Amino acid sequence: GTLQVAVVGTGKMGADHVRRIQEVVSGATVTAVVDVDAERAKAVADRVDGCTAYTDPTAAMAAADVDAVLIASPGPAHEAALLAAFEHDLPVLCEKPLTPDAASALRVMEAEQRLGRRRVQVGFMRRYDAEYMRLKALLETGQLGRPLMLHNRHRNVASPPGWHSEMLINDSVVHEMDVTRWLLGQEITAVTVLRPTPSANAPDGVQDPQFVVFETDGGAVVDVEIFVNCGFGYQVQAEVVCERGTARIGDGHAMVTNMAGRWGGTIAQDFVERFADAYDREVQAWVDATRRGEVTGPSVWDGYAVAAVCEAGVRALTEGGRVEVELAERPALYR
Ligand code: ISE
Repeated sequence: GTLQVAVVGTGKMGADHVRRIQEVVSGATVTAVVDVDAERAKAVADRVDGCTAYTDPTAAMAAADVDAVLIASPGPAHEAALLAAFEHDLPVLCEKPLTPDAASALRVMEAEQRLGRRRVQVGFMRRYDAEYMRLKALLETGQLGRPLMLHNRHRNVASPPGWHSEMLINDSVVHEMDVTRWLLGQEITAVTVLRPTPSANAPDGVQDPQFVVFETDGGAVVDVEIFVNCGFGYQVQAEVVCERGTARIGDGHAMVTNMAGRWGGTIAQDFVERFADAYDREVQAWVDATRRGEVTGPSVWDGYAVAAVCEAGVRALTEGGRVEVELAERPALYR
């Protein structure tokens, strides 16, 4: 039957996921929305037939018309929501970051292992972007040979109110951490963060941009330019340099125009627009797998491994120098 979903958190992503499940995804419907802000939850629920608003995630999970949970609340609220979903034996799509630090991610991983089977798909949506998928498929053919380096650029127009320097690592570079591990099939072993003089457009005291370097257990070196107040658009680019060639994504323009002595196109203004297809594919994949009784996509192990890299990244940012990543052993459930 149709999968009945509770969406926890009705901020920018949560509200967009409600719209997506109702209008784009097939096989699912939103029967519950949860937000600590009762007004906001009600406003979203009112737009959906048969949808109830809650302020407490566990109340929604206990409801008879809820079969699955999409967690899109802020990172610090994820651990409690995940553990509650495990208790109610509900499959979960959890937005990134899995949890804000490695210790809490490890607790979630232990709880899932006690269930004895995977329950969670983690929202690393770049794996569902058409360009990243092509890059991954090309690398897997082996035609380019062994990857030596990966260059990434990650730019946002402006950081949301309240953003601070560590969030560039925990909330933005978190994507390149997952992409690196996924594209290369390697773990990140060390992080270094260089700090250019901040842009005059960065909020006071925010270290923006940052230049982040990863080393991997396969001997690759990866760099990430993260710049969240670039002003001009939302841009995500990646170039893999291999022994026999290179491959690059993210320059794609939907349309190039020639006019009045200039050529050019437009740049997306935020991630909801740039990655709309990826989010659609991600949520559809989750719904399809869940209806088959399966769990696919990025796992709690991926969420934990990235949380461990984030922790090293934040230390590298605040203390300087090269910081090694401390990673637990990969449990059998995730092999
Ligand atoms: C946001 O949370 C995301 O996930 C976006 O992909 C990223 O570009 C942005 O910097 C984050 O704030």
